[in-house]
Amino acid sequence: MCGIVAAVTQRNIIDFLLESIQRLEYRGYDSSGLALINKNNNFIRVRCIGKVSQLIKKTKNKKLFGKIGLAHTRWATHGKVSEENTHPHISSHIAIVHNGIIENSFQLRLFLEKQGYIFYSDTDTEVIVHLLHWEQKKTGKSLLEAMHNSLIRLHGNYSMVVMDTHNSSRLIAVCSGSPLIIGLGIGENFIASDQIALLNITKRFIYLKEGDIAIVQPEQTQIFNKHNSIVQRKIIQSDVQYECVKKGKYKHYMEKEIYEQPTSIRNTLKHRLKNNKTIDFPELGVQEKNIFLHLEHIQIVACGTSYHAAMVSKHWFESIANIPCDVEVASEFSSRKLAVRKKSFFITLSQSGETADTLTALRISKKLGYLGNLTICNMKGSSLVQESDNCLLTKAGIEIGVASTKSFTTQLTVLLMLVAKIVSIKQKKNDIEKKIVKILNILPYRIEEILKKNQEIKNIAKKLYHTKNMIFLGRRDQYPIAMEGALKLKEISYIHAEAYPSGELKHGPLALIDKNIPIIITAPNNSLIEKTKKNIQEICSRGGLIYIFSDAEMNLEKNITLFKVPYVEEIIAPIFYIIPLQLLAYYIALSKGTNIDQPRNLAKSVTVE
Ligand code: HGA
Repeated sequence: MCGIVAAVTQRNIIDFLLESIQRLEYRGYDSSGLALINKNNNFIRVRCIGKVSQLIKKTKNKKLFGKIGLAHTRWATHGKVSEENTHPHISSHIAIVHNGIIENSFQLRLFLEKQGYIFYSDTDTEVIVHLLHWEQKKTGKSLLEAMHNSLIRLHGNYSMVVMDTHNSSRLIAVCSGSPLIIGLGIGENFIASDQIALLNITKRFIYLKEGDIAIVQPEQTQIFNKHNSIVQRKIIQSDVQYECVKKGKYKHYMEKEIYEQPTSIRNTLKHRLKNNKTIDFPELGVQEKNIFLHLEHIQIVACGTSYHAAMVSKHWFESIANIPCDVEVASEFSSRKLAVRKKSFFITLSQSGETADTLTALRISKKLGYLGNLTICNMKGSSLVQESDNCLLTKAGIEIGVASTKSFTTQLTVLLMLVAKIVSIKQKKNDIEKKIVKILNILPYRIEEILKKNQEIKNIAKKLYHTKNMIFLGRRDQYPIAMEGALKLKEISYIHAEAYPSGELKHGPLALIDKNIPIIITAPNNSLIEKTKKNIQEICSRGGLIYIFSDAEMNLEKNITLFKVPYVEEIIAPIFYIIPLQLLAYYIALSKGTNIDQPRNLAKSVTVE
């Protein structure tokens, strides 16, 4: 959430700032702004509400020039969406852009007001920049020392970049609880919240660690860790292609990412399926495999779409591996006193690896005596990856659409491989692993097949886009799929949707059924189909409007529409059945004309708790 870009160079960086901040728009898009230091050593600041395209318009013909600058795209947490609240904020000779929340900003604001500071915004960010100014003025020392002193007073999660007209050849970056990376150029250096912003300039990145403060100059960078010692951080060569961040032939990133799923899954499987028989995670060492042998319980913590993937895997861990598994939403896990099960192993799931709630849960878990921990994540170098003992990358490729799609199906792919690996290690035989490998090899082909049925989904979407409410139903491993389908619809089409386990309908929600509320049911032809058919009858008898996604034969009564799903092996049915629901949400939103890649109020990578 909130995108930050900064540069210190030997050339005019206005075009770079605008282009790069636009690429971070998926992180926040209620307003954006930039500041430069010009030839006369003054700040030039331009801000506006709305999308970055507005900022581009506003800067056009202004002939802006600066070799050092900051830019920001905002997702408001403190103060409404207004130009005054848009970053950068300035206190005398210091300018700041910030991502995160200062929890004690109210108290600090009162204190600073008493010292004579005038606030022009309602943000917590302006508190930081005045505090910095006050600290520096008080001691007369460097901005770096003022930064150290100010950080002691700030409570919360934040990353920020500041620049200073008293020393206009360096940026100071702080990373604490939200990601920041340094992009290394030749005679110029950059800072951003995400490598996507910098890929057209450099592929060499330093991921700042929790508590790091970096001084970034055109020719060098110096990093201090949280103990104020100078440290060398690893330079990572990114393998992400700049092309990946373009839409290509697609109208939206979400559409592109839905259709990319067969390729993403192939990439997830690549180098991990050995001789088409066994699964190999080269990332895991002997020690981890030893932990797998001894674990007796799995605790998974995640948010949003990742939480739904975790719920599917609970079914796999328990039914295939006979390992008890609990799944909890990260913010809940962190909000209560926990009793840890015996020999429990802790797993986190996150696309970005920066989800603040999940990171907090991981940090809490480390004090609770789990056997070990593992994160399943899409972003190499992210905070979750850095802070976890082990990591399995999903390799979905960069996901830009705010509504996750390919990260969900690749998370499920990794989870299923993990289940198979753990079963083999524990049972010391690999027949289940072999069977799962065989099925996983088929999965991308199966998905290609269902994607071809997009026209049928478009037709259903045309019938549904006027609706105000929908109910999604699924049983067992399809219940999380119903939840994920409902979430996709809510996120991008703003239609109210709720998901229930099919059997729960009669315990309350049946009261909602009438001809105006469409019911979406995913029902693979397995041992549960007869029970689901009974639920369908219950809805039919009450005049409900039913859309069934199934490979089973159905008695098609007047109000029933059947989307015939091609055959799929039972074990991978959850990964398969989400595809038509993703398409349905997408085509409904397309018909409604909503902003699909940047839905209102949402941002990708939720870096605030
Ligand atoms: N608290 C700041 C920054 C918001 C943010 O980081 N959102 O993710 C503000 O409200 O401007």
